[in-house]
Amino acid sequence: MEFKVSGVEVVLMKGDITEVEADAIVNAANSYLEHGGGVAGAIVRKGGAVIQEESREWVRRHGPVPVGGVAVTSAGRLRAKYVIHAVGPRCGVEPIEKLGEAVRNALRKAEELGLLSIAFPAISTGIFGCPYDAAALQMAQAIKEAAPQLRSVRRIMVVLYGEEAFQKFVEVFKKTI
Ligand code: AR6
Repeated sequence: MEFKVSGVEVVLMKGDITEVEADAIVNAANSYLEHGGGVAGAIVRKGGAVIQEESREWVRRHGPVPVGGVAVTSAGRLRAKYVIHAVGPRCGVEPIEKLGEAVRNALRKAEELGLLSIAFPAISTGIFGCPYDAAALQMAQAIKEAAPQLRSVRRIMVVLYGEEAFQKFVEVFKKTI
């Protein structure tokens, strides 16, 4: 499913984000960048331990990543050049709006790095417990708001794991973007 927002291509797809061809893939991380299960676990398994090591080094230098914030590491053996680790909210603990902030910060970072394409997972909808529709709304609004300012980023992918997530995201993006 493809959309065009202020000249930026936005693509929703089903699949495994570690297989996607993009300059950066976004990880659904926690503040300590300790990559356990979910997307984070898959990224480290496939990309290699270097991603976890660089993440620990990042936290040693800068301290924990705030909720809504991002940190960048290399992508090890993955096809991407970078992993942008974005910390989404834990639903019921932190406000869902922090998810929009994480998306805007990831896009800003991709611009700083001069990247053409970036792939997001459905941040916060796994272990962090946010419903797909609320998360999709945050992501769609953040992308729509950021798109007019993007110069280098021309393609934004949102990679959904499974049919239910894909259907919910399509429904919300159609209404919002
Ligand atoms: N590709 C795309 N999406 C995936 C993949 C994959 N390979 N694997 C899972 N998903 P989660 P969170 C979907 O739990 O909720 C970690 O332990 C999954 O179905 O990865 O932000 C971190 O270290 C769900 O829809 O992220 C943090 O501690 C979505 O990706 C914590 O989990 C996000 O699920 C972050 O929790």
